[in-house]
Amino acid sequence: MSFSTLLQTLQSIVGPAHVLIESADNDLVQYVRDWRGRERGVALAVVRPNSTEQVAAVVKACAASNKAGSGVSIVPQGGNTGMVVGSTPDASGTQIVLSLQRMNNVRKLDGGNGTITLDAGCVLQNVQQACFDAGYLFPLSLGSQGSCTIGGNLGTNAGGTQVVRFGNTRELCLGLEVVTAQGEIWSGLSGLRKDNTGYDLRDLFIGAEGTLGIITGATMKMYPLPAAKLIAFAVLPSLDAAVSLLQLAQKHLSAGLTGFEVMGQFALSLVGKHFPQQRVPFLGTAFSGVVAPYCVVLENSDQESEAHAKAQFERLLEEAMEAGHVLDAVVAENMTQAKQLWHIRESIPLAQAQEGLNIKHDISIPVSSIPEFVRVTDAKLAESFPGARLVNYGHLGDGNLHYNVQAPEGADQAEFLETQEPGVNALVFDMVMQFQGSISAEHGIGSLKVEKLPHYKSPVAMELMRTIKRALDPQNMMNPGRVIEV
Ligand code: FAD
Ligand code: 2HG
Ligand code: ZN
Repeated sequence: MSFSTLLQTLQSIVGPAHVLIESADNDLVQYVRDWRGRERGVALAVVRPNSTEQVAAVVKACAASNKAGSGVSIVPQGGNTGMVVGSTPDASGTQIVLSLQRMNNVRKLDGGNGTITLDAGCVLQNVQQACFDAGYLFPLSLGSQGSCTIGGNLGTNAGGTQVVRFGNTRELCLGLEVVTAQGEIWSGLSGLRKDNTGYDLRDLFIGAEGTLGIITGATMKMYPLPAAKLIAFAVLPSLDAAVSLLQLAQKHLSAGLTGFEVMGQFALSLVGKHFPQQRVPFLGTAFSGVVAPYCVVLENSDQESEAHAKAQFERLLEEAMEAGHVLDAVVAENMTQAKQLWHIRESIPLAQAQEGLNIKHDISIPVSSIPEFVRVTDAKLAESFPGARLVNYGHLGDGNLHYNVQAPEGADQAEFLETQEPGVNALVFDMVMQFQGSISAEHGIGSLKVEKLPHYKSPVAMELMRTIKRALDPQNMMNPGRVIEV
């Protein structure tokens, strides 16, 4: 089957208006360039189905075309906010971008079961709002929530700022609906919390980055809304102090600790530089003549009352200051201030993007090892890449650091990336391995780390993954070249 025959078939399935083809008048940049601007691909077409049945028919048509030798493949796409070049087409012009954005309905909200069932193209922020309007909390929370979709969150097993209490997207998901690589529909939209009837198919598709099938719907957990939420922004003398503060916060707040994010001074200074309207507390403030290197955002969600939350927070901060873990802190007085403090943290990736192209690492290591890891790795980087600037921040409560590297001040950023990225990555990933960590805790593998993965995962694990990929997608048609080469 030729590409033009396939495109006609796709038009008959989703309607001609929803098969987009790049032309002088139709710039498809939002679908074909990744969020970080690292790569721009070429799509055979962007196809926008509006139902699970349409997705299945599109996949069947592509599978038939592929079998007939066309070489077409499919890149599932949600909000295209991924960090590892996984949701955009390659340069071949043979890939269909299958955008789930038109599938954006809430299918069912079951308060008694504490679940919401959704189309995969629902934007995360709309899901949070739908739950809130019904009196529930949907805890998944990412800086990209205004654009990213539930399907993309599941495809990447996204983390974000509430994982310390509620877990990754995987932990929030009870059931999935998936279109397989053969175009069959697996209806696994169970709202069950317990089900031991064999292999866990749901967990196979979560975090598979669209390489095994297309998630078209999901049943997700909701939680009770807290009675009160308090946010503190604390300045700390060291990363060791941040780990001690985390332990203390876990002891004082227990399940009330819903956020614990660490931010290095340089990361915060980029927010101050690129978004001067945001007032970053303690930026450049010296304590005993030294600018403190780290700040932390802490969130306390309380099921009792605001007064209870305040009393708990005060006790925690007092004890932390007495122990020297905290030098000073501000506590948000109202929701507006609370949002402003969170906004500072969430603006770091945007500020870094304004600063220029950069090397990102979303690594994880045991929480207790993080200070030592940073000390040793900082020193090694300074020795091998003099002047490289470290943008260091992240989800300390989960042992997940964004250990990002920006070119030296005044250097050509694109050239730095091109010439130094492999060396920087090798140094950082080797250190991660020495500390028994993972080279990706959040953003996944995509195409950026696909060649690295075999160096850092055991051959047995790689072969098991290949076996799964071959069994579920024998034509290698679902997001080929991402996560794993077969
Ligand atoms: P896309 O970017 O469209 O796709 C991501 C991957 O999932 C691709 O491999 C794609 O093929 C696959 N995919 C998409 N939809 C489906 C589907 N329906 N079925 C199967 N596979 C699918 N990530 C975090 O984990 N934590 C953060 O805190 C965080 N913060 C961010 C902040 C900013 C400012 C930005 C820009 C990104 C951030 N991210 C974060 C990364 C990104 O937002 C997440 O990975 C998000 O889950 C991607 O969702 P998306 O809808 O944009 O997916
Ligand atoms: C975050 O935690 C995201 O803000 C993005 O995961 C991290 O841009 C990054 O490196
Ligand atoms: Zn993150």
